Amino acid sequence: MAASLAKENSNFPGTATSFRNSVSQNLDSQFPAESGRYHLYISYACPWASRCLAILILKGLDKAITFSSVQPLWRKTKENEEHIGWVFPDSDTEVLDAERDHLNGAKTIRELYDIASLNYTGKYTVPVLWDKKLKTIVNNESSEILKMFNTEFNHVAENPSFDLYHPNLRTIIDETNEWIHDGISNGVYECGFAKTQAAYDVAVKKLFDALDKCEEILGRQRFLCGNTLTESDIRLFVTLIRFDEAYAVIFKCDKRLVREYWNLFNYTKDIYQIKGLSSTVKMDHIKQNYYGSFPSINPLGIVAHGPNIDYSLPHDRHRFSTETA
Ligand SMILES: N[C@@H](CCC(=O)N[C@@H](CS)C(=O)NCC(=O)O)C(=O)O
Repeated sequence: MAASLAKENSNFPGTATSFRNSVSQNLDSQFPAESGRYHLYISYACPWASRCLAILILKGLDKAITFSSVQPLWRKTKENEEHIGWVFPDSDTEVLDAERDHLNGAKTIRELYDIASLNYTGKYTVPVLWDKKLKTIVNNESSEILKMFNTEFNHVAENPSFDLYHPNLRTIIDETNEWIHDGISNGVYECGFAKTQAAYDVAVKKLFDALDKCEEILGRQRFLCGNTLTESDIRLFVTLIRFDEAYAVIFKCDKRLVREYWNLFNYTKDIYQIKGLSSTVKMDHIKQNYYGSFPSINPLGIVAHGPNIDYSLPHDRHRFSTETA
């Protein structure tokens, strides 16, 4: 587990994340899991942030933990610097599904990092789990935030028994997370930002080997770790839902589309249709960000039109029985 997290944090696009505190159900801890105390800053475009939001929603934590999204297009974060990154809209009506920063009045995610630390030198990434009481960042590593949401807030969760990291399944979940991260979640970025043909070829092979492996697994069971939904499925889902609409084109992951994989496509629809989850998918934010915020791979920022897939259409995954762990 520790090894897999270390690896996860060392890979593109995230640099080693620096805020690694934990919210705990122990109310004497520095960051106790109190209702109303924490805020999750996300971008609906970002898969790492979206996986945290997905678990927040599935656990029924949306009353206990507030959240808001930045706007999808990266902009300059300081007047006299070239750096571009996440910014808040100037008003709540300017960009659909994006909000001003009502907590700190920040214009950029970068400003939040500046409030939290005077000597931060890393990237200004989302997600950011913010402590409203101490006015600081608790944690900016999605793989840790999602575990906190799963286990530490049960006393204030509407679905406390919903467990995506059940003790009986942890070994297989950890193993699955590792190859899903390496081959797919991070793999699409390795394809997209490869600087040589050889590096791209290696990344594409790794990506499609991993997708083929998923297709095979999902031909015999409903979810990645059996017939129970786990954290691994949420991690895979956030990449699959972006795949045909963005990664296939902008990251050149076009060897095969998700909608050309029978099981993977039905599985994506199955997860999308879990109550509440579709609210975490804002395709306009996804497309605007991926096509519009990476001048090195799409200098003109033109957004591709298609394919506008309807993930709410029927799927065939009910052919497997569902279990709780
Ligand atoms: N390890 C981090 C990675 C998060 C990450 O890379 N987020 C991207 C958006 S998808 C980001 O905010 N990038 C800002 C930048 O690179 O400046 C996590 O999983 O939480």
